Amino acid sequence: MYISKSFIPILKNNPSEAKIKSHQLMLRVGMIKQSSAGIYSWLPLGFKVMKKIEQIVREEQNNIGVQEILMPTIQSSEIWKESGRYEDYGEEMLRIKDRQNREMLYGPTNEELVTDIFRSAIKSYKSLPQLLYHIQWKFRDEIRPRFGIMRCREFYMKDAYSFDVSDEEALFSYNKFFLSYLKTFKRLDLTAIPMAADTGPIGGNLSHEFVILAETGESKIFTDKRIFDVNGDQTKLEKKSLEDLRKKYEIFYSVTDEKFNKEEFEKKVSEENRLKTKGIEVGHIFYFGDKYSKPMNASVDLPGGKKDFVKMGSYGIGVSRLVGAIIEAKYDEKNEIMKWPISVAPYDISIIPMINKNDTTALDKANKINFELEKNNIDTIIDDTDENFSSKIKKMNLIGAPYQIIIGKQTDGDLLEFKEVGKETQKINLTEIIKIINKQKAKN
Ligand code: 5CA
Repeated sequence: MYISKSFIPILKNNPSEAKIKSHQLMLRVGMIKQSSAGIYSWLPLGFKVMKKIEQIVREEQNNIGVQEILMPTIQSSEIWKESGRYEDYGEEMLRIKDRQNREMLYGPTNEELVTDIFRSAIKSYKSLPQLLYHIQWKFRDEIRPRFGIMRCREFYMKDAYSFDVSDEEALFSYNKFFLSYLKTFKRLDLTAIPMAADTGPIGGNLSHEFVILAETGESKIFTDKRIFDVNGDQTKLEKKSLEDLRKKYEIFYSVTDEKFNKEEFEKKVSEENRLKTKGIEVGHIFYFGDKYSKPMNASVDLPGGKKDFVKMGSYGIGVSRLVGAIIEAKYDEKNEIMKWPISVAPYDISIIPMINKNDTTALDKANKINFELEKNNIDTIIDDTDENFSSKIKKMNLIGAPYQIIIGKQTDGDLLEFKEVGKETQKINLTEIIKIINKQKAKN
């Protein structure tokens, strides 16, 4: 992609309305554009990153056997009246009337709709467990949307739902998602820690938030530092191993502020291991038994002929929020250098030729290199403008491809000036460069 033809509207300076670095960078480099309070358009650069995150989230859902569906954004109020949440949800729910004067709403979450889908088709324990997910826009009329796409009104979420015959089986499903979340966030190069959390309007009595540490995060967290050393993503998809995995985390005190108890914290965590900080909630999982299946009458036949309400859980990941969360974790604000993890980078490498007017040598060379890289499935962005070198570097540093090739006067023969952002420049040939990048990509 040539920068001159791309739709990447870069601003010279940080926009003053942005208070945190992810919001600053996203506006600065034209990843998003606000359309009204808490509602954004996603421009090519931002959209590309979000789609890559979505794909990783999808693959990790598929890997634990969750089936993808797609539910609509607009729902009927009827099912929400059945569950009792139509009144409870309050002003965060955007309520709409259609031309027949029917009460509709823009879905803030989908427990009711998926329960309705489930009960219309599944009648027997023999068809359980059922694990379903979708990736869809949600709307919550947040009282104070802020920090760009971090807390907005319209956002993109992966939400999954599990249906099981008993509490024991339901916990097995819960634990599968627990593992899958560890894997998902690792592929995004994030350290997300699971913390015991409150269930809020979703309900239930078992819940974990997955939080990444960031000073700008909105969740206050209290944790035992040793939780960062737990490594569990290689766990087998078996009941016992998954139970052990959760225990490995749960032995360390780790909670959000709603669950915080000073006395307990000080008793369970020695002073040197205590960490009070802030974080960004990137995922949240819930177990709530028959909270929805009972009022909505979603039951299955049991082996002995009896019937029981199906046991449910729900599992969310903030796909659009993750774009901001990755920036919070990876953007060096002082030096204005972004380095996307290769798994979600909008481009793998930027090619920066030093172009003198009327001399196309460097650009010709860039085109040849580009051709070879793209042949090897490496996604490139070339700065084909005749701006000066330092402004080209500044721009590419903001766009954030993790690798760069600079084609300058010194470039002769096969050796190219290549660097991984944040590391020393090396002089190596194109074959080596392709190897390095593809090796890195294969890891994900
Ligand atoms: N139904 C459940 C699980 S599927 C649910 O809705 N959970 S949630 O309320 O915790 O939302 C899931 C995830 O969506 C959160 O962890 C967060 O990452 C993201 N999210 C929630 N509200 C917003 C918002 N206003 N802006 C951006 N992302 C949000």
